Amino acid sequence: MTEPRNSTTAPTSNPHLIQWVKEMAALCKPDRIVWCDGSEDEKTRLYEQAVAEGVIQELDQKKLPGCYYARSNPNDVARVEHLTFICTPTKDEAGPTNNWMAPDEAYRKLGGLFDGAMKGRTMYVVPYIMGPAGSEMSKVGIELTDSIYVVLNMRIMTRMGKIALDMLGDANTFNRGLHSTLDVNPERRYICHFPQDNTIWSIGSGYGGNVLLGKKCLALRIGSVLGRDEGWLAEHMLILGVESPEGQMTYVAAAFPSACGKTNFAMMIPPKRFNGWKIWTVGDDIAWMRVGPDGRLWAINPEAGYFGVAPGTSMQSNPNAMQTVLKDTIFTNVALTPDKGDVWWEGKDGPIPADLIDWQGRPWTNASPEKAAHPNSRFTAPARNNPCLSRFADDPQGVPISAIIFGGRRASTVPLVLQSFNWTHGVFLGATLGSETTAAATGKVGVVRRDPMAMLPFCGYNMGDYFAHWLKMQHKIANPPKIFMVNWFRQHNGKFLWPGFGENMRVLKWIVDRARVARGAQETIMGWVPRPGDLDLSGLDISDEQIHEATKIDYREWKTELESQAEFFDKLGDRMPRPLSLWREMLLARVAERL
Ligand code: TSX
Ligand code: MN
Repeated sequence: MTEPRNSTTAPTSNPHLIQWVKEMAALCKPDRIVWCDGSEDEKTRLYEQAVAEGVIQELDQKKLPGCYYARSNPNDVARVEHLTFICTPTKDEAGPTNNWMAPDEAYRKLGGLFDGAMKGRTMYVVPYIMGPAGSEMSKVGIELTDSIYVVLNMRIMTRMGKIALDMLGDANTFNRGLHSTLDVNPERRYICHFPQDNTIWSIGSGYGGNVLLGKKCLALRIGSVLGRDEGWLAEHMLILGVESPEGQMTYVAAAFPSACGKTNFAMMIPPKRFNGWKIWTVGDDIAWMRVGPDGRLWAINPEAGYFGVAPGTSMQSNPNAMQTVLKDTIFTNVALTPDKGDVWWEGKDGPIPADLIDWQGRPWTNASPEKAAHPNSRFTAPARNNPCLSRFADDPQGVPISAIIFGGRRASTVPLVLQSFNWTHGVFLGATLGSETTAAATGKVGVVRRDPMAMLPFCGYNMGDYFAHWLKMQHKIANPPKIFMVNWFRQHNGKFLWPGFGENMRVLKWIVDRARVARGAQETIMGWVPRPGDLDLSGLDISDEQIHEATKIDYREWKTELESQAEFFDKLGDRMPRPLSLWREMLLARVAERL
């Protein structure tokens, strides 16, 4: 293997960056250092090398040009929340919902593991931007990694290479990310965040969420702290634009916990009834939002690609995603066809293949009781492949948000859609967001787990302070977005009441109209809900009874719900903002008067 020509010489004069890379190299002791420039040349070289090293396999380049296949270690297939730490000076700053380690202890412990971790390996220096180049909202990060798989994924997920060094210039404001796969041993696996130092150290894993440091680690955990300190919001939200037949565009941001179909919603295709309406994707996972000069909330997607769950993705659930992954995509832990040219996962269109190679490389037949693709198997695909990518996805200004949506998977209680009375009530809806577990996550099915704003695993500081930050933001936003709650998953007699998927356009239309103050609604104790006739249901085969069941407020269910919300609020102790506790008590008192 010839040594890459940009080896060892730093293509920057940034003294802070050069010094830090030197220090980290002295610690990790790699055989060589490669600075990534993000060029096409480099891309070709890296893919060739990754194939030669057996890290990835080429798929059928006629059928799937630029597509590759990767497998992770079977012990390393998901984020590891119990090994994820917020390393603030005090435990109280991290709060009761995060694991905490003292910064000096974390540096000592991980420093010991990083010592010599890259002997015999290459240290890649990966400069990247989270957000559009040149945007005031964007942040530069540098990830040092010994994984070529990480480099290839970062190339898709971020604006990577020279563009980031150019944006950074000589500033010292970059996020310092250090990653080594070490020996991929769960006993030596840690994901540590040091908000005070704008630093992330990740060791012992090669799985996406743990090692693509720009995503969950920088854009959410460190980002949420930067947002608190700088007066903006780093959120686990998709961003989409709704375009009317007249060309009027309305942008919404939406937070859903996992397994609720966030990527599907971000790429939704409206049904026939909505001829002329169009959904444009700005982002499918993360939103950075700040107040613009016009007093509105403006959002950018800090990412440049999608790291999506493959199983369940099909022409039925998400045609745009299927189109997106036809080229320049890395598939991880899905199943391979016997000719090793194509990929498969549970829920993909067409008949189930008779023979496959499963995600662990073992022969698989359709008689096998095990899944061929890992339930958390992924595609890494560039946003530019998305047929419905918004033309403003790269706009340094971002897009103005008219509505914020919180949604969970709830078999009962939560109506199809609900509008909050005001900002505080909207924050309350986000703070009490819950979702029922599906088998994949825990084993226990149908248990409500609180996941406030879908940020429980991603908030880099005390969740009580995070709620307070949300409440405080109101005073900075002259024209705040309206806040909604949705539930695509309500059931009656074991059956989903709402058809979901593209038909969610009907709910989105009501939301957009309400955000622009046009559509009818009725006030309930819990918020504004559509009356019969307020939702456009034309051409939809759904009974009045079914719609009533999908939108009704059941006081007995809500009594149970409001009581159960106290469990999470109590956990935050005196950091819990009083306005939210009082909202809960007020709603409970109002429900009680109806029982
Ligand atoms: O993604 C989903 N969305 C959002 C789409 C824009 N899913 C899949 C969730 C797992 C990731 C949904 N599942 C949605 C939904 O709106 N709704 C449901 C529940 C559901 C499942 C199957 C049917 C209906 C509803 N099938 C029929 O009615 C035939
Ligand atoms: Mn996510």
